Amino acid sequence: METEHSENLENQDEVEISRLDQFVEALGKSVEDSKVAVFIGSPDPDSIGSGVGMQALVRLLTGELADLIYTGEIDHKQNTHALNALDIALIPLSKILNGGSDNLLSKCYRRVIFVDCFPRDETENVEGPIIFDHHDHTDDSWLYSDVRQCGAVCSIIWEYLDAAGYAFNNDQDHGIIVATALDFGIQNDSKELTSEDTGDLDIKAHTSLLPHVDRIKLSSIRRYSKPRYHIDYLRATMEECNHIIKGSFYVGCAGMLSSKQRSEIPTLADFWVELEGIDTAVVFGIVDKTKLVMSVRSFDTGVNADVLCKSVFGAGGAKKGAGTATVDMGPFAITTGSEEDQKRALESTRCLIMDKVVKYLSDA
Ligand SMILES: [Mn+2]
Repeated sequence: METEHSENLENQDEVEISRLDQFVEALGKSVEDSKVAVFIGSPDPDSIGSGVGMQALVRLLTGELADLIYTGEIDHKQNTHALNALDIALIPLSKILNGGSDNLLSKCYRRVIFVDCFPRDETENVEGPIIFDHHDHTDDSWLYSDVRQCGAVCSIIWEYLDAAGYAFNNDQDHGIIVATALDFGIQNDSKELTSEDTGDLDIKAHTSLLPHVDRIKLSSIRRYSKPRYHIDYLRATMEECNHIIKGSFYVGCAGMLSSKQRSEIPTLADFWVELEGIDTAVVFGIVDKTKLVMSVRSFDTGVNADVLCKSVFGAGGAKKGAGTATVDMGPFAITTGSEEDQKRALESTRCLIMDKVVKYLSDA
């Protein structure tokens, strides 16, 4: 029995080492005048932590300082606060693309690593992408990929750092900051390790990181204050015309938001799904008058958030119980016409989406 057990342990180590080896091979050696990019998609605690962790891993493996690139707005006050407190510098994708239509990311960087997101829209044509994610999607065109179901991508990145012998203390460049950013991501994405998709890996990573975390910084990040407009949007989703409760489903429209306020949509979905009697909350809104954005939160095991996003919006991605979809409204953008016309356009969009979601949920 004992021999069998230790053999199993050995095998487990081999799997981890071979993953790191495969990644090292895909990453390649450092080349003069050429950099590595770590793309985090739209910033949230897990993607920021994963980005910082990946930057530390690339530094450890090749000596290079990778650029951290994001897209969209850093809209959530807590994220801005985390970036300041941990002194993390992010570069907006728009600054690199600079209006160019070519795939400038591949031209500017020898490797692009996607963490907590995957190539789409302006990053779709990146050559030989490397990807670390926990959202459901499959594609065999990655140069290297590690997509697993777990609470946070930060936990996956921790596993590589651990296997590579990274010291999460100040002996290593920014070791404490890296530990704090990773642990914040794990705690946030796994709802303090209680979410359904939390696995052994998240618990292992969190337990190992905890002694190295800067608790003063972490508690200051968690104590952020919500913006005042949060109340306005919350009130909007309470208005009778803006929501439907059917059985245990809540579907609500937040109305028009600016891109800076975009994170109100997932924040509201988080709020509504926690209400007594509600198992699934879908909140959507129109961002910058040009994009439809929808967030799904569900505790109902019969609701597949990924399928819901794709069925209603024909787009988006989700991990267990949490999904988001963004659709460009193209010619249907509400940017022209009088105020009255715009109001009517919003109303018809709201009805259309509400009907679609309710129909989907009723059939599910
Ligand atoms: Mn995540």
